Amino acid sequence: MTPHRHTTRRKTGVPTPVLPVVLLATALLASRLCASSNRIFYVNDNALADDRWCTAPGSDSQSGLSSNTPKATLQDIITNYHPVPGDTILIDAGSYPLAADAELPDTGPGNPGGVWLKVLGVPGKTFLDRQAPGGDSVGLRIRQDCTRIEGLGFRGAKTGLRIEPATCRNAEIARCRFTDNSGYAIHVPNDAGAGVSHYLIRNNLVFGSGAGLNLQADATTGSGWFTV
Ligand SMILES: [Ca+2]
Repeated sequence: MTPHRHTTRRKTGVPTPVLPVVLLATALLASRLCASSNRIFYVNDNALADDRWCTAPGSDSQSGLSSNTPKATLQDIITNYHPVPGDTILIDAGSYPLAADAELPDTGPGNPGGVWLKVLGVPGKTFLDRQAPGGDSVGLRIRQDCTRIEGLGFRGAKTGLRIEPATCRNAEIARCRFTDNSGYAIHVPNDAGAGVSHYLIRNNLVFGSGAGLNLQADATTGSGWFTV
């Protein structure tokens, strides 16, 4: 018995050169996305005492891409590199005066089960000092989804750290210190209809502030989940 053989060519309507081009474009896009989401950035003040990661004083004229060329400010990292989930910003021991509210802008939805944007300090040694406890000042505003803040200190603001639930649906705040803020240490305002949000707030120290934690996200819909 002669095996049945398929001899009819299937017409796809797609010229043969197109598929390799599509595959190449996909590969280039994937490599670009990967390359932009595993970066480590370094920030340092002008002193090396208690430093954990940096081997040189910080300067915004440096790249911030290695331990011996740290930036002096978080803002210069944000402005120059637009950090996304998968990136890590290391802010070494020191006090960092802020002339304006620091903000991690929204760069698109994060990945709850995968990569997060991490901003790490040396617990008890790294402080962001807003130097303006009046008005509506904020030490750090988080709009980026899937952001983890660990080991940072916040002082001299009205609100130490504020999460914007409209775009930041997932956040973790751990081992941070909040002191000398005139209002809340952490504030997550209500944003009904923003969707399900998950926030893990653990092992933080709050003292010498006007108030503690104000956690509301999606309070009217019951879709905000906090673990404190
Ligand atoms: Ca330092």
